Amino acid sequence: LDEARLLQSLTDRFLQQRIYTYVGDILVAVNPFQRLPLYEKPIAEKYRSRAKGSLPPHIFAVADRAYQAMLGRLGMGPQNQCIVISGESGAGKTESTKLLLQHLMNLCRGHSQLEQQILQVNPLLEAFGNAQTVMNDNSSRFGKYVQLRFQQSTVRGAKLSEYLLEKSRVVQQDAGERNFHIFYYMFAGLSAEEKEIYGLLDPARYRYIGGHSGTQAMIECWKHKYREVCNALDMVGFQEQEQVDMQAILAGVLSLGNVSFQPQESNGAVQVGEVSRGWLKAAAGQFGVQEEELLSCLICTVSVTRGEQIQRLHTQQQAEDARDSIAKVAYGRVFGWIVCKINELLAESVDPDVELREIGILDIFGFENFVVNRFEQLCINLANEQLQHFFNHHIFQLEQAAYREEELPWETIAFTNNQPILDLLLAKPLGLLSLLDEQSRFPQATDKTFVDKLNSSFKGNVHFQLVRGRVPSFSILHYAGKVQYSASGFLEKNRDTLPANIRGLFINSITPLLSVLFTATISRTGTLMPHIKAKVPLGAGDNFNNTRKQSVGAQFRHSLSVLMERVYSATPHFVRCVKPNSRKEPGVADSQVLLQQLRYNGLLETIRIRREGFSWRPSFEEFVQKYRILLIKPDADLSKESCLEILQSTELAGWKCGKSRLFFKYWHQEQLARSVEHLEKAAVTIQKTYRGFRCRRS
Ligand code: AOV
Ligand code: MG
Repeated sequence: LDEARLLQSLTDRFLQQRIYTYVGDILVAVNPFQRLPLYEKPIAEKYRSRAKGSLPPHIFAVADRAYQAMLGRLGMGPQNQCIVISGESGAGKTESTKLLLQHLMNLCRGHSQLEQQILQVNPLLEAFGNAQTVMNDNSSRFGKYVQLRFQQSTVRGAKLSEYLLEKSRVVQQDAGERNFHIFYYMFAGLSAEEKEIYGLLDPARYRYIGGHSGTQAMIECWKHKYREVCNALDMVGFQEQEQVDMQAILAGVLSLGNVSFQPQESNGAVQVGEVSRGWLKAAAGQFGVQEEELLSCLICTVSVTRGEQIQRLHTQQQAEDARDSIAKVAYGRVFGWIVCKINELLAESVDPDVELREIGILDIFGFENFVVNRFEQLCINLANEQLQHFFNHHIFQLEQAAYREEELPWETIAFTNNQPILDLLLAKPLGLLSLLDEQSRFPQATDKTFVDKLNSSFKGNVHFQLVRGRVPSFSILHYAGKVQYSASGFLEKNRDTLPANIRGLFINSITPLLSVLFTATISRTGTLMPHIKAKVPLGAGDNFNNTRKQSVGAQFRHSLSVLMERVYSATPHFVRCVKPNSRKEPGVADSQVLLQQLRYNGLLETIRIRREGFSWRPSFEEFVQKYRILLIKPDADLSKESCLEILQSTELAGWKCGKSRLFFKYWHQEQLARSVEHLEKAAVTIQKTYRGFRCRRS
């Protein structure tokens, strides 16, 4: 099989609406960009405890296989599983995740409230965490890892981890993009009276949502989505007051965004004009804080040094930054809190000594390459590099190392290792993130000095390219292609400092939810931990500037490493999502677009290793223990000889024997399972016949 044939085969299948294809045990899913009749109940019923080869390739088969493997029915004992879904932005990861969850809940078949809840939280997450981008109309602007926890075959709980919500979208979107869905849903779904309560005017007037209103058809759809969100909020257990507060905070964010500042007055302070005063008043009203106190957070920084208050007036730029960072932190905290509440709702309540097994599903933001790429894209693409590395490690490195160790005759299959790119980004102390942290600690450093530092550190590195131009920029040659990053805002976004006193201001808000959100702390892994509400006096040095807080890059690096530990310790199942064209069109296969993805995904090499390699490698002991039933002498020892005896009794071909273990193709496992099943059935028949015989005699 060569590249041209792989492409042809995927294209032909896609045009016949066969969007799923197996490459060994990896599922390739081509985005159909239309609803296909592939997911109805009768079809789902077929993909239940079935050998993978016996039905057409399907995302449901991946769910079924992970479920059976988790239960220990595929020959390896019960084990934690994870399903890793990758692909560029808009390739279909989030839709695949939803289908996997749907089928896993279907496989449990308990129709329990928990199963329903696990499916129902999704609209809420998407409303607050997804947005339209140029690459995807429903793009995930955060990464998520869902861990489903099972006690035998029953789901007992679920845990959601979220990674790096793109908060900057709240205050700025590029051309052709939108803010988070929830803002548009709110305008479409709220009644005129409700809008009045939240002080919301015509959506076209708000700068943060770029004046977008939407066509009538869109508004109808948003209205429906808004109802879905409200239902989900009720279901998750948000009190009515909390829901009101949440909307008030969102409305406050929008009003705040319309506050603008004029250059300094004679005393050095920026001015807030008449119109902006009105927006400021509206924002303060919704936030439940004093207008003057909110204003002072915007136009100056107050710090307390040795008991003495020192006031520093902001420039126009600083005031605008303060405004935007207040909006971002308020939104970010609402999102974090929703995730927190979802986790409370879905947490398992079982005895600590009950052993739970897990199936994790990873759905992150896909690889991105826009006209302008910023700090957020760097983090997103770093996460994708990590996933690609995990894939390579699992498919190529581990496997080939096992063959060498066991002295199996094997011709090494080369693959593109992206470790050098990960080193460029993550090495300590000279990787990009470390250099960014170092620069972020210098108050005098600028985006320009940061890029200068990169240029001098990475001179000659084949994955780094210097870019000359007005805006300090640099390029990275990622596994999926070259991306040019604009460095402007890198330092500030990495520091993510909040205006002094903002925490104190919000803690004392009379909007109860806002106060709770700012009393809570965020753990190292990014989860919100609400504490008991405590009143903190304003200006008591309670600002984030004074807290030694980790940079955004360092937090992201840490949460990625926790995530990687989790996936490395489970048995992975891979789903590679592919886009058929860049125009989001159904029925169109653009060979250039497809080919590029097949290349950087390493799919051709994957086919080779999957065809020539052995995905299941049990030790002699494991194998005999599992298939003892197939032995003529049931008390035989756990040796190589017993293994060979078992294998001789079957018609299996193409397996290999190493020094301490056996090597099988993935389908051998299914064939062996069938042999065991036949034997067990035969044993039951014999028992029944024997019992019948005894009854008749007596
Ligand atoms: P992504 O998760 O991979 O992008 P999505 O799962 O959001 O991509 O898919 C993008 C769009 O493609 C969806 O909104 C659907 O319209 C369509 N789509 C994908 N899969 C299917 C399917 N199986 N059936 C029908 N339509 C589908 V990003 O989140 O941007 O990386 O950050
Ligand atoms: Mg997505």
